[in-house]
Amino acid sequence: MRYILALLLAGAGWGQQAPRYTARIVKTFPHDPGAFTQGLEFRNGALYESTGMVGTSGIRKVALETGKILQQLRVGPPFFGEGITIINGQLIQLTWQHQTGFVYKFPELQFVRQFTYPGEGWGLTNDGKKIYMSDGTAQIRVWDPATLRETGRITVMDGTRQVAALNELEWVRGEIWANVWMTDEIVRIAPATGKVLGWVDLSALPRNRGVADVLNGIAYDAATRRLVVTGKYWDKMYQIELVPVTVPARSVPAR
Ligand SMILES: [Ca+2]
Repeated sequence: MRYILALLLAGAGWGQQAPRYTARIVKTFPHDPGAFTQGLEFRNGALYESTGMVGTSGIRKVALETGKILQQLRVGPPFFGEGITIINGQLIQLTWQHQTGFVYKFPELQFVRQFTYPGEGWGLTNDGKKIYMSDGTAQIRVWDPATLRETGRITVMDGTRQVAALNELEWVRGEIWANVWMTDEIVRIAPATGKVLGWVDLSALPRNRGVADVLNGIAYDAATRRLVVTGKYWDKMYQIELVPVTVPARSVPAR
């Protein structure tokens, strides 16, 4: 009976752990070790990156292969730049604690207007119809891109556990992927429910321990299916492929 119950619970997804992955490095690219990466997104083959810290905040268009900055705009004090996303001919940028976001015309990166939101601003991404915004908690806010107003929230749960400190975000093949602040893990999230679909452990990625801060920054280029990650002050970016971690099946305790 206990055995059947265990099977039923496993079948219902209870007590079942989300699949785990590590990554294989496909290619290594240069990254500016002075860039405190807060947002990363591909558009038309180029990489757009936002940087944080008061005084070094800004947005840059970067050539992936060379790391060369092709276009740049600075965001002056007192603002601390956070996530960015590009939608409907606009680039949207968050700031950390000033409850202020900025809208720029894209691809010109000309300032259009600023707007406000409650709480902290961390990460941004979009699926072409909605904007998803993280604020450092286990919640992801859903915004209407036309109004930049909140229309709903997702709470990210791995089983019964909330996954807090969601940071940089990326829309990857119908899922939301998020860096989890102060960890080497990316969490894969079902956008409709907030359910965790998997964990990606990137602790094995090489980094310059002298300067590197935390893993932060995920960019997916749907056209080339290229997935690129980096971190704050990292001197490299990595194109990666996921490798499933196979674990021995959990044995069912004997009666
Ligand atoms: Ca991103």
